Amino acid sequence: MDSYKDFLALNVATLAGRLKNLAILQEQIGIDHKAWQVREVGDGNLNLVFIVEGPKGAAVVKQALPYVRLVGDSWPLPLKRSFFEHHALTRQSQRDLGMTPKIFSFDEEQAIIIMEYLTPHVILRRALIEGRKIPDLPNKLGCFLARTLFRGSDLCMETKLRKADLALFSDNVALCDITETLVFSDPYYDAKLNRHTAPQLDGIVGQLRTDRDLKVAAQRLKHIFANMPETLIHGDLHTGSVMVTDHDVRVIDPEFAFYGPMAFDVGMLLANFWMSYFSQRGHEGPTPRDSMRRYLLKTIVQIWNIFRAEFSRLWHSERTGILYQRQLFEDQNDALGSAQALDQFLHGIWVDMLGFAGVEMHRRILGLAHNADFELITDPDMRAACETKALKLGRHLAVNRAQIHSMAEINALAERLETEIVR
Ligand code: SR1
Ligand code: MG
Repeated sequence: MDSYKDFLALNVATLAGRLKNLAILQEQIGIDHKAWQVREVGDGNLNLVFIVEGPKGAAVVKQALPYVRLVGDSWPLPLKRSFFEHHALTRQSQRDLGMTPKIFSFDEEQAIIIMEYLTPHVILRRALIEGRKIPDLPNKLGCFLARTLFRGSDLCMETKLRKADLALFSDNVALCDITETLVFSDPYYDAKLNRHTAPQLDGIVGQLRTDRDLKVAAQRLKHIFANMPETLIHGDLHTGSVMVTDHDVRVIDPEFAFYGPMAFDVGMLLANFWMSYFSQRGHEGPTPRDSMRRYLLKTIVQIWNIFRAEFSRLWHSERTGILYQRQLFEDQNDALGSAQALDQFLHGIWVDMLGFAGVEMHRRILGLAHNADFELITDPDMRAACETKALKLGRHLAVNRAQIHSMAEINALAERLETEIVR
């Protein structure tokens, strides 16, 4: 374990005194630090997040802790994740302009990133739980996926730079280990930190843990996750990592970033929309949320379609890397060859993305890190009914992903599960 002898966690009482001399904060918030108002707002699993407000404006101060906040100091975690988050934000901000918060400063030793305070933004997951429909969301998210994944890969980057970057991010081992453990393995055996809605889900949990095809599929997906350094991925792109207003969409929190498979970001994101879909029944009250449910399924289709379209546009306009060189295709008047290669590339992402979506749904219901979509459903029978639907869809996606041909097919199954399983 690294030793952090000079590291000191911030708190509401000490923050202004400790950061008062930072020119960037004086500029953003005001020179008189005694007038700064500090709130701790972090509700994530890992870090401290403060909002600092003053006469001139506001900023967000995010600090990593040397352990997993959700679990406590029995689970140490390197502060260096803050370094990876900072570097990932820098790259994402260049690859898709305006889609990440502006970074004001980074202090590696104290693991502090100071960034733009996004207001009146809310976490997308919360907005969806409230039944809010966000304009332009599929376009923003579909393009973000395509641009960051394409532009960080050997399809586009100079390979020397990409390899140097791969080396830089290869040290994000502890955060990869969290995903490798919590997403791909823990849900499928009686792991220590697991929990689920009991006793309602006991039966299906037993079935999933003895489902040989599912366990093999999950391990194959783990193999791909750990051994396919295709591009710089966000690594934790769920609806809690997106902030929205009716006019803006931003992606935050890329501390899990590393060189991994493109399909992981796509699958994790879409899984969280499918979970939102299945959780709506638990939040709807007397007015059914049929229109919200239709919106969520349509959003999934649109994100995928926009991702494909933007990725294809980049394939034709920015394919400057060592892969699928133009000399072999377009420059020989072989546009069909380029189209064939693109189809094959996108098909690979499609198949793996479905698998990643499946295991993400499972881990949010069976593992350590649950999501508010289901957790905020107070009636355990209702929660379990919603969770059962997601578990079943997740199993289908993980196991049968190579035989699934369209979003329409998946969404038809989602609708069947949604209406057939009553509590
Ligand atoms: C111990 S960390 C649990 C989860 O929180 C993060 O947001 C990641 O999703 C991780 O798997
Ligand atoms: Mg996070």
